[in-house]
Parts: sequence; C-alpha cells; structure tokens
Amino acid sequence: MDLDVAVVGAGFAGLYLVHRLREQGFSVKAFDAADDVGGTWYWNRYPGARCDIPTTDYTYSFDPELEKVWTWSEKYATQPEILDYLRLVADRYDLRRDIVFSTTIESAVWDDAAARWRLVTDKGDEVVCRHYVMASGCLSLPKTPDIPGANDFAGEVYFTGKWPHEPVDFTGKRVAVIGTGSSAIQSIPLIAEQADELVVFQRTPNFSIPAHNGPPPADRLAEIAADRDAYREAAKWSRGGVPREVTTIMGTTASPELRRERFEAAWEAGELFAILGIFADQGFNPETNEIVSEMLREKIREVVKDPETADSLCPTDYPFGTKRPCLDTNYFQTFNLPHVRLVDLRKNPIVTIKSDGIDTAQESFGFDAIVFATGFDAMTGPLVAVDITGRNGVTLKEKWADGPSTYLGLTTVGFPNFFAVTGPGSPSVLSNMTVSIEQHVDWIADCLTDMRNQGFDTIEPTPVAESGWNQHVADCAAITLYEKANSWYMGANVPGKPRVFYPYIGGVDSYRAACDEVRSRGYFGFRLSGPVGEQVNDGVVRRLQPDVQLVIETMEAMGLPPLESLPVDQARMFMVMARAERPPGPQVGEVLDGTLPGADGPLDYRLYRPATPGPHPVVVYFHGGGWVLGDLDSDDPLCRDLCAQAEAVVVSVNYRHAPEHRFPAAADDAFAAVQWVGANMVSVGGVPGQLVVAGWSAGGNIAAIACQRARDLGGPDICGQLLITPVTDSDMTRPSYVENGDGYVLTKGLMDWFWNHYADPADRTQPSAAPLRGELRDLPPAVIVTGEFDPLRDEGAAYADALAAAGVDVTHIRARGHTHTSLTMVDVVLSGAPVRAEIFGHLRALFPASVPA
Ligand code: N01
Repeated sequence: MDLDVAVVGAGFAGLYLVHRLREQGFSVKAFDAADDVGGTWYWNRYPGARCDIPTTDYTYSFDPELEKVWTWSEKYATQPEILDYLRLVADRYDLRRDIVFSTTIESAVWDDAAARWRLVTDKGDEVVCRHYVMASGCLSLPKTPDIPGANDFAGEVYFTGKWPHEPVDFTGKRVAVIGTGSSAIQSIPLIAEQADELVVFQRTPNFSIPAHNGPPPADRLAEIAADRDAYREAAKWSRGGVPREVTTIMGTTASPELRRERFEAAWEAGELFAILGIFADQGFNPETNEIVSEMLREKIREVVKDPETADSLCPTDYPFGTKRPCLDTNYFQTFNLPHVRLVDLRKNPIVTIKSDGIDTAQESFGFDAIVFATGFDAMTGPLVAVDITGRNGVTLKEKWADGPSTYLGLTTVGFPNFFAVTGPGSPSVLSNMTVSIEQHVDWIADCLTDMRNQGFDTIEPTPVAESGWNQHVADCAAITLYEKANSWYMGANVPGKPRVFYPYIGGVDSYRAACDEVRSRGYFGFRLSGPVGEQVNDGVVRRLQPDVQLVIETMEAMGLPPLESLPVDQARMFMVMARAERPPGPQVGEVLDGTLPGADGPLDYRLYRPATPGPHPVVVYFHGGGWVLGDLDSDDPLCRDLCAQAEAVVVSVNYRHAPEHRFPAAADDAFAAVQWVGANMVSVGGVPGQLVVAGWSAGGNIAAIACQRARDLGGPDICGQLLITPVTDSDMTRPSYVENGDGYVLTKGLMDWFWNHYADPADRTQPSAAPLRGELRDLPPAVIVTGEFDPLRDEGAAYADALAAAGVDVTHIRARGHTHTSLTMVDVVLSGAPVRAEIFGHLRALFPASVPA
C-alpha cells in the first residue's frame, strides 16, 4: 500500500480525517484494531457508559446536513447511541472503504531518503505513506493492573475499557469493582442493580455531580435551532469547546448567598463546565476552590447515610477539578444499599488478588467477578505503544522518556510528517473532544493541502518552536492548581510515568488562535522542504506568560484611550478607577500612614509592618508611574507582598509628581526620604544597618539615584538596592524599545509623555535623571529585575551590566514572558508570584546577617 496519509484509529478523529483528507484529494487509509468504527465508543461498553459533555455539543459540526439527519435522544447519550451515530457517519460518507479493520499498526519507521513512513501491521503487511497520523485517542490504552496477584483470579475478569460485546449478567454474583473514576462511577449503580453483593475498592475518592440526565435540554436545542452556525462557531472560540458565559465573579469576594446561589445553579445544570466555572478563580485560588469543594462534600454527606462511608467518599486531599470530576446517576445513593460496601484502601489496602477473591490488610473477600475500572495510560500511552522510529533511529518512546515534547500537541521534532490528533500539549481531554478533534483534523488537512500547493513534501517543527511550546504548556499549567493532584492528567496513575501536566490548559480558543497564527505566518516554527527547496520560519508562537497575555487582550478589548492622549488629571483619575476592583494583596501585621520631611515640604508615607515580632529590616519603596502618576494606593498590593514575603518593614513614600514638580523634584524627595528613614531606623521598627532602597519603574529610577547620592553625600548606610523594571536612561533607541515599544501596556508613546512631563531634554542625560550615566563604583549590592516584554528591558539590563563592571555585586533577574507592569499585579497575574518570590528571596540576602553595633 502506498498512500499519501495513513491514519491510526477509526473513532471520531479517524473518521473525520478520512473524510476531510479524501475531500482534499489525498489517498488515505485508516487502520483500527477493532472490527468496526467507534474508537473509544467501540471499546467502552461497560454498563452506564455515556459521554460527560452534553451530546448536543459532543457531535460533529463539519456538515450542517448531518445535524439535520441525526437527533440525540438524551442530554448525555449512552455508548450504544454514540456508536450508532458514528456508524451512521461512516455510512453516510462511505468511509468504511478506506478503513482497514481488525488491523493494528505495530511499528512505523521514517525513511529519510524516500521521505516516507514505513508502517508494519500485525499481519506483517507494509504500508508506505507520506504522512502518518495517530488518531488513536487519549484514553484508549487501558492501564495494566498494578495490583499483586491480578492475574491469579480464576473468576470472571472485566476491564471497563475493554468490555465484552456479549451481555454481561452479574445477577446472583459477588462482584468487586476496583477504582472510583468516571468509568466506575457510571457503572457501579448499574452493577449494583444486578449483583448479589458489590464491594467497591476505592483508592482516591472522586468528586461527582448528578448528570440530571433526560431529554436534551430544550434551551440548548432552541439556541442551536435559532442559529446553528453561530452556536458551533461560538463553541470553537470558547474555553472548553462548549459555548458558555465566562464569569468574572471571584469566590473569595462573593457573598455567602451569591456563592450558594451560583453553586446550586451549577449543580442543577449537571454539566462539567458549569461546575468547573462557578467562580473565575476556582481553578487558581486554593481558598475559592475549597469553598466549592466543601459545598460538594456537603452534598455527599447529605446523601450517604453511613457517616464513615460518607467520610471515605469525600475527597479532601486535592483541589476540586484537578482530577477529572464525574457526572453520575445515583452513584452516592448506591452506597446506601444493604448489599453494597465501600472499602477505603487508604485505611485497608489490598494485599493481593487471589484465585477466589481479594485479600486486604484487614479482611478476606470472596468474589465471582472483578471489574477493573482502573483507568488508562492516558495521552502518551497509545502513542508510544506503537514502535515509532523517527529520524536517526530515535523512537518516540525514547524521545519522550522524560515526558512528551510537542509543537502544538500535533507534531514533534525528529518525526517529520508525523501528526498526533489531540496529542499531549493540546487541549484534548480538557475540552469537548469533538471540537478539538475537528480543529486538529482541519489544521492537518489544511497543512497538507498548503504543502502540496506550495511544493513541499516534508514538514517538521524546529527545536526552538517545540521547546517554546512546551514552556508555554508548562506556564499555563503552573498558574493553576492542577499540579497539586495525583491525576492521570499528571501521569500519576501509571507507576514510573513522568510527572508533568500532559494536556494544554490555555483554552480551546487560545489554542485555536495559536494554530491559526502558525499557519498564517507561513508555518511559523516549522521546517518545510520539498522540490521547491526549504523554508524555515523559526520562532516561538507564544512567549508571553498566559495570564499576562490575557491581561493585554482584556485591555485591548476594552478599547481604552492611550493614557498619553489624556490630560494629566484625567490620566490620574483613570488609574484610580482602574484599580477599584483589584485584589487587595496579602495581609500584613500593621499599616500606618504618616508624613516625613521631603526636599521641599512634608511627604506622605505608608508604613507596612510584618506580622512577626520586630525589629525587622527596612525597605524604603518608591512607586511607579513615570514621575507623573501613582501614589500610596497604586502600589499598595505590591508593598504588602514585599512586606509579607521579605518580612521587612516597608516605608512607601509618595514623592512630588510632574508636571507640577518637574525634574529633579522626585529624585530630591527620594533622597530626603531615604535620609529620614536612615536616621529613624529604630523608631520605624527597623534594625540599624539593614536598609534597602527599592522602587518600580520611575520609582526604581529615583531609588537608584538615591543610592548614588547617599554614597556621595554622606549616607545613610544602604545595604542594598532593589530596582524593578527601572528607568535608568533616557535613550529610547535600544532594541527593547523597538521590539516592545507598542502592545505591552507601557508604550514608547507613554514613556515620551512621562519624560516630557518630567524633564527638559537637556536634563535627561544628567545622572539625576539617567542613573546609568552616573558614577557607579562603590554602590550597594543590587537586585535588578527586567521584564522580557518591557521597552525598558535593555536599559535595566545595561544598568545591571554597568554596575557589575564597576565592581558592584549584582543579581539580575530576567522575568520571562513578563511586561513592565505584570510583575506588580499581585494576585491578578499569578505567574508573577514565583518571580516575586525569587526577587524577595534575593532581597532578603541583601540584609547583612550580623548587624554592626
Ligand atoms: O479511569 P480513572 P476511568 N489500586 O483513571 C483507581 C474519561 N471517561 O476509566 O485515583 C486501586 O479516572 C484510581 O485510583 P487513583 C474521563 O476523562 C469519561 O474511570 O489513581 N485503585 C481511580 O479511582 C475519565 O477521567 C467518561 O488513586 C486503582 C480509578 O482506578 C477518564 O476517561 C466515562 C489502582 C481509575 O480512574 C478515565 O476514567 C469514563 C490500583 N492499583 C471515562 N489503579 C464519561 O464520558 C487505579 N486505580 C462520563
């Protein structure tokens, strides 16, 4: 067989691939181990098997006519109905003629000279193809039982993921179910209806909500009927692949009544995305997550009559949502039946399975049947199960030994012309699979068509693009709570599997945008070659931290006028309004407002004291705002964070602003404030000798200048300086101004506006305006922070380099994926938290361990 494309799998993905690729004029064959279509829905025939996305959404959308000839009978259709649907699709588009059933692809080797894949089937046949697509599903390789004696049981053995085709009858039998994931939770109530005795062996309790199954919801049907195309389009651009309103309500600030109201509404809806989206912050904020978790546990306790069983069924050691939540029909109620028992393996672990039952640490059970509902080697398992050898003899299994590495979850370096549908690093299992599958198949079909049209025959991602994507996938996961659970999302269910977050959690919408962008930029991040030669558009498609990108997109969507287009008083008013709804920042021991003598009259300050007993080191802090904007409130959350994390007294000083007070008023005030604090260390609760001067942006500018003046003008003694994305020079021609001068919040236009208000051009090169131009020897050790997407990045870096060259001890922290402002957005830009923790760790190291007498 010599094909354009060979596909593994004839489920939702494989079927659509055959259809789409054939339409595009490619020769294609799909191979499936099963003797019919269906994939997941072919194998998972256990009692109660249904989808957990409403079937109105869990459906192909590529052909509006298909939607007219098929009507789902239930909100969550059963496995037989979904299988019937896929059979209809296979018939309607005459797909079976290009599917080879009962055939497994056992190995695939890339032949570089021929630019072809050579596949070998379990029947020993060779298939040669230009492109090789694994549409083998994410949950298609059942986990091998990892329980001692699992092979010794002499009774009936079933795996939910490989259920027999003939009916299974448990009537009169003693049945064990091992596992309490989605498959178990769906099947347990139905097995209990037949079995004489049912014992459920639970290692980890699962959150589950009632599916409230029934006819498809009338409102959803009406919405689709009203404008089918708009509905399907909205699904494509939604976070999870099902259109729904995204809330901005935070669990921590919602009233108890509102929390309850929103929870009960989601409970009644009986939909995963509803219960996962009650509050905007439940996937990120442990406090909010616990609010939702506890309400879910209350529901379990209300249903389950035996308190000890209820207690065992309540999940307590992972945040809600971080293991796949389940939808059930009478799951918890089943444990009230007299012939059903729960064995909590945490209290009473399995010792061994034996020929006639199961021995636990405390008890011996006899069984006629054991049902293994123990899950899958998810996402990577089915891919590395085939012996796939890419360039230079490296296998996919070897390449992914420490975890998957992909570009867009679709492709991987070293494996040209190889595609994985819903692979690791794509939204896949976190989304409505059908929407993600269609998106992947469309992208692959468009890509192969583009290649053909442009004269290319091989495509492979570049190492730069792939490692950038892996980083982005990891960044997206890092700001969520998902890594806190031992879930199959983390590979934690398979002994020895690398512990990383396998899917992409940035959202179906963001993911689609990235894939579209890659294509529209001439296959950005890919190397293409063929008769026309070679093309490489190398680069990283997503470099901003995901939450920083979200902030920028949100601001762009608001269509705000540029600050520099406003009169100063309006710009200040705007800044005050913009911070009205922001989180307050962490609690500190005490906050006091006061005044101190400035260079030309009193200045307001705010003092933050840690909750721990003093005295403490002291940080004098100057806020950002281009010498024009900002005040004690503007940087309040940052000061709280600084105080709490660095365990230091923070004295935040409100210096005089331009244009009312132009250069060098701000710098003069900053030095006066540092002198005053230096002279009053004990009375502010500080340890003499432990004084750091700090500032952000323009505040960093005057902090740096204050350190230079303290050196030249007789003190005070300063043990360190912390400069966060500081202004150190007035030269706006450095590359970072060119690269980041527009689109990253602080723009070149705004910096122009700030400088124009603050200083005459002739003054801007003086060291009191541009500390980079000052004398730099004998300055206090410095921690300098620069943001990758900040116009000021290079002048911050230049200051760090120049200080180091002058013999000053410098720590330069480069905040990857951050802008000028994002690090200061405490509890809004969560990816800033670990960077601030690093900054404050270095800050603490600036304070001398032993204090001079
Ligand atoms: O598998 P699972 P699943 N000893 O991995 C336990 C989708 N799906 O087949 O949590 C004892 O979730 C294991 O315990 P622990 C859906 O995405 C969807 O149920 O690892 N117990 C767990 O309780 C779902 O998430 C639908 O501690 C052992 C259970 O077995 C995914 O498929 C229906 C064990 C496995 O749960 C997988 O679901 C079904 C051991 N040695 C599936 N090993 C719907 O659409 C494992 N366990 C509704």
